Amino acid sequence: MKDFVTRTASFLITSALLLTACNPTNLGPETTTNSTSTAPGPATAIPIGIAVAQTSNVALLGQEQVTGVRIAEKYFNDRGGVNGTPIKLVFQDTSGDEAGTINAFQTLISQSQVVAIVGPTLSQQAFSADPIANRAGVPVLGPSNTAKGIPQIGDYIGRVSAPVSVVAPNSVKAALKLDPKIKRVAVFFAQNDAFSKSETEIFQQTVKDLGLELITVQKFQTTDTDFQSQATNGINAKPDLIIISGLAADGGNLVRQLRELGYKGIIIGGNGLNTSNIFSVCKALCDGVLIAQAYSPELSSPINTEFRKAYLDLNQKEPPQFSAQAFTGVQVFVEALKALDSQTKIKTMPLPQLRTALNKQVLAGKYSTPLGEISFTSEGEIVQKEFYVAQIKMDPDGNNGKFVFLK
Ligand code: 1QQ
Repeated sequence: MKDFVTRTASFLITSALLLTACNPTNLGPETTTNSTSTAPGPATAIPIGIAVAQTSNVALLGQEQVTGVRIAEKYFNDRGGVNGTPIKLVFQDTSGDEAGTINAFQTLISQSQVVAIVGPTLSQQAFSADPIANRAGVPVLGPSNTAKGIPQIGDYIGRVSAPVSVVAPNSVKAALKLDPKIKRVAVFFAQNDAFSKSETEIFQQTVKDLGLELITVQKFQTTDTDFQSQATNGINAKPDLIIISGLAADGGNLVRQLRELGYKGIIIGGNGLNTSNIFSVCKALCDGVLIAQAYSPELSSPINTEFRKAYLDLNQKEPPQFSAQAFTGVQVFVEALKALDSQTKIKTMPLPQLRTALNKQVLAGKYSTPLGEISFTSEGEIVQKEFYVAQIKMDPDGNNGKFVFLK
């Protein structure tokens, strides 16, 4: 019992400290720290929540998002933030699952009192955590949630990541351009992941629409490391093209094992393989994999030139799609906050009203981003014009590689 009391007391103290530390509306002695949802809107730095996977296998994707939003925070604060008030990103690691994402969202919404959230990394996580933000009236922009149905989760949910229906078909068309003789297609997908299930549907439909033959569909789990049986089944069906919908670690391993078992045809990777973090998994055997892109470093626009330079200076390589999309998520909130503040000083708005007004403003705006000119449908779906396909080019030793954009 004593132990319980001690532990409870220390939990309460820790919670109080956390609340004080995280609450951006805490201006010091004359302002009461208030964690209820009627607290006034931000008076110092404006807190924007970042809920992406910083740990687990999903961090192979989430890491690039952290880089992108950090560049955005500096970029926009260097240019005066929101009409003179800086923004402050508040990070909560979601890890790779739903429970971690729900926790991260709840902490950002109730304790950190963020005005909005950029996150999470996976659609699988979005389907369980976004409804919490939606009910709380907190605007969310998915930086990489591409499954069908994300904006339809609710009024407060949008995305800056174009859906699989728009992106995925481009890689199949590119494969046919590289090899017009492709006829027989094998499809692999992770059956425990919402994005992979959604993307494979689009791939399978595209294969049929292009008059190709879908010869086998092989299933796996994102937690799998051994793909011998699926890879053997797939290869035995004699495909000219293999299409994989999974995440980075499993996807990279599957590519490696397909090549080790002797498959020589073209491989298309879906969005979950869209990171140079797969290079350490499939090494030289990653070479040639085609992946559709919703971002090109070569896009010529003032903001992309600056974003690309900032990324290159920090990382000595071209910015990847996930960093560009995460940057864009922060950008959209900053520009919408600016527009809002020019109409009504956001410092005077109670937080719930600010969140609601921000959500409306996000949907009303047009943004010139590293992804090009974008806007949103009334449901929060991104409207974007430019898409690309890249092919992985590995050095022969397999230690370094890059994404080469196809013309
Ligand atoms: C999704 C995705 C992921 C593979 C991106 C990280 O597109 O979960 O929707």
